[in-house]
Amino acid sequence: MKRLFFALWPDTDTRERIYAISRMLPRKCGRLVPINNLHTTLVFLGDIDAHVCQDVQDTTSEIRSPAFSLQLDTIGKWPGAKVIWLAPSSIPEGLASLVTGLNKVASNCGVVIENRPYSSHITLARKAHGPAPYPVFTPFVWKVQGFSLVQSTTLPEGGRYEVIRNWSCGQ
Ligand code: 2AM
Repeated sequence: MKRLFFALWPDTDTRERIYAISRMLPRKCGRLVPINNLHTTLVFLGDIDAHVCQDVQDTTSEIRSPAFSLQLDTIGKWPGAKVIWLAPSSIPEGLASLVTGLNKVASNCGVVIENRPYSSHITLARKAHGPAPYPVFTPFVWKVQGFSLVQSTTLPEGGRYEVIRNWSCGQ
């Protein structure tokens, strides 16, 4: 079994820009997500066996998604959660339809996923305590060219993520 999720996986430049914002967070904002782990989850699939994993990949290859851009302009923390995130304040149509398409892939392949509203975000830090004054930063645009299937492994030191397949948007 592999623990899998679909994600937008930032290019190096975008990853560095996001991490520069993480580094501006005050210390009480918790433990920073390492730069190479930064991502936006699209659909979390959970534990998937090899046969279903192949089916998911084949079905995903039938998706046609336009390229789109995310204006990363908001830092926040959900009430009661200990996670600080960076997010776009508006969801482009291309992202919404990609998430819908990937949810359909999951259900067509018999993968049961959590039925909760999609909230696009990049987790910057975990184990954050209390409200914090968040840093003022210059919003920037992430030009999304594709999406990825990612394997998550939980290690004592935290999660390790490995991209196992990429798909392009806009082709
Ligand atoms: P998070 O960053 O808000 O914790 C890998 O775990 C990725 O999948 C993370 O980005 C995580 O979001 C997201 N995710 C969504 N639903 C999840 C779940 N039920 N269990 C673990 N991770 C989940």
